[in-house]
Amino acid sequence: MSQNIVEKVLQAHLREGGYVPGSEIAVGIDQTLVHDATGTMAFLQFEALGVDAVRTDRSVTYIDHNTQQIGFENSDDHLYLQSVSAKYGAVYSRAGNGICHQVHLERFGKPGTTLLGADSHTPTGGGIGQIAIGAGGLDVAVAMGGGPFRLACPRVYLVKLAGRLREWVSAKDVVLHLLSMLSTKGNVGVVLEYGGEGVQGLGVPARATIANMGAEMGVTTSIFPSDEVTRRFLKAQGRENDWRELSADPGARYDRVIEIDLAALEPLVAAPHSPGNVMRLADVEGLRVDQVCIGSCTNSSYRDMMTAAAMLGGRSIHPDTSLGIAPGSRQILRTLARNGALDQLIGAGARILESACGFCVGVHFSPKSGGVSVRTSNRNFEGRSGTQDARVYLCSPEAAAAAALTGRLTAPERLGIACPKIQEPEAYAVDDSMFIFPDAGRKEATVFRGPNIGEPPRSEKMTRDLSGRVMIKLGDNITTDHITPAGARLKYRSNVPKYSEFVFENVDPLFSRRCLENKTKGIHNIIVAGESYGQGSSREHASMCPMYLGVKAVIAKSFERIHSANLVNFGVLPLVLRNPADYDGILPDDGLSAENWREAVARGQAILVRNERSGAAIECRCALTEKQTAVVLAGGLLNHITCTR
Ligand code: MIC
Ligand code: SF4
Repeated sequence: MSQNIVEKVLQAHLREGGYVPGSEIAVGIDQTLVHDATGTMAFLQFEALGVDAVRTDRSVTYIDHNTQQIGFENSDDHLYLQSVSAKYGAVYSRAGNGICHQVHLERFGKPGTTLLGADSHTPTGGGIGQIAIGAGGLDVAVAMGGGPFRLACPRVYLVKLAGRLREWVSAKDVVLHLLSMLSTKGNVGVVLEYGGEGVQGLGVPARATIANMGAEMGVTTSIFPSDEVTRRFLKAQGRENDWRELSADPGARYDRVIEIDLAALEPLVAAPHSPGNVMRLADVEGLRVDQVCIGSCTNSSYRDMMTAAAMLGGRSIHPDTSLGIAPGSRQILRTLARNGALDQLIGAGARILESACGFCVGVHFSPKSGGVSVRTSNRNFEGRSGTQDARVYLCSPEAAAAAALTGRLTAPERLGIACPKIQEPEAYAVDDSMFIFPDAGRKEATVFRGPNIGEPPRSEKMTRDLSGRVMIKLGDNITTDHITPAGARLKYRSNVPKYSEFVFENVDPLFSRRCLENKTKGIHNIIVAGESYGQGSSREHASMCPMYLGVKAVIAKSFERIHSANLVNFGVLPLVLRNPADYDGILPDDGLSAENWREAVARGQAILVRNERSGAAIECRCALTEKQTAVVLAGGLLNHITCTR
């Protein structure tokens, strides 16, 4: 039977279940990645699982998020990750080596394999033909130990690309266009498979940009075929042997076909405060811009940096605008240093930032209050830049460089300069000296644990009845950045009691304290939300910290995939309102109770939640798989695994 690419790769990795879209399957994982923001908890949980070594083909720990090292916490975390990776057999990518997704694409990604990463942008690997999925750290810890990853067998949409991109239009515009069609919600359980003759005109970095931002649509992952373009990229990385061809069979079946004529696209932007708020650049032209940032795992490739250098070289940035440039990897930075592009960028007035996440997650380079920042990254959620009232516009490197030159949002074609045509090099400046590969004597390594490294918290087993208070009532599209802010708070990722103090700090600064008060009185805490709760990152802290604060259930109109799985992993019930209108009848501070919820969950039945104030009976679904039911009944995955051993 004809197969699409997704089916080919998943079937080849199937460990449990039948390939029936919507049903639960378990797939074997060839590679994993974690980073310093998710990796400390992932490794602490890995240690708690009691596995003696990493059992994948390749597991990599990247230091790329917390590289500021303000205070001892970050440095201690790095050393914990270095020593624990050495002990259990993971590769360690040192701070300065680059952003996990860019570096993984360059050095480790292989067509036709599976990659599970503790980061929502892991699907960047789809640019090289990998089934690369983002997940919570605990799921990645299980995969590092050789366990399979469980997911709903996906529905597959074919994104059929035709034609070639016009001058000044690039990969970012393709994915923004798709975001305007599919939006940031409602795509749970879908994989986007790219095809059509338009794919050939896109290099691997362009494909990776497009796959990267599939995360903003909430899809499980995105994947491109592996073809001659992929082979050339791998050859230039000195890894031609890792190449294999991957394409859909003629007549392969898809759940939906989306056709895009690349030639018809124009420069786009995502306006504040959602990547789904897509508009034509032409419609916002002229807006004054305070700051421009070029980089992040979406747009920091050699091609993107060279495009910026070609546009900025010999010119100067606008005096009222600052420009930060973060090349995605040390490999790219060195190439720019050798070929003179770095000098062009510096000469134009750019501030060269570390090859790390940096500005993208508000770790530095926050804009002025109320400022406008134009960025090539993938998320522009309110406050994510580190400045609560800043307005962030997402766009291509071409549009970003144009804004840096003119100080205003400007269609690059209006600059009157030649459109850069960047060729990928025949050979990249490969240098693996910033990786520490595990050696044979690794088991004797001593794991360093600084004072910021806590124990992975465990949830208590759930009581028979659920009875608690609504501690916060939220609207639609609540992101994990709302729940557990990143930026300056990132350094508490290894210390859950401390990080928990900041849960919802920009929404309700007293949330954490009030929850802890209830917890000490034995009252359960409940969160109520609208559509698409838990959008954005894979950070399991957005489940783990509320769990630590005594949150037992989140009642929402709908959930995002990774976050819902993380809630289950930490023994918090994700309850979906059967009738979304019931949302209106629940008020902050209402007492809610559900008797016999355990039986209802175990039998897959609806859970009746009683509102003690209004007397209303609210019907909720807890759509869990058999395995997830067992996990939630045990009070979380760690409890489940250690109890079933
Ligand atoms: C993000 O872009 O939000 C992050 C920071 O990379 C997160 C990971 C994290 O919160 O640790 C992600 O995308 O999963
Ligand atoms: Fe890093 Fe930003 Fe990419 Fe997240 S989205 S991995 S913070 S560069």
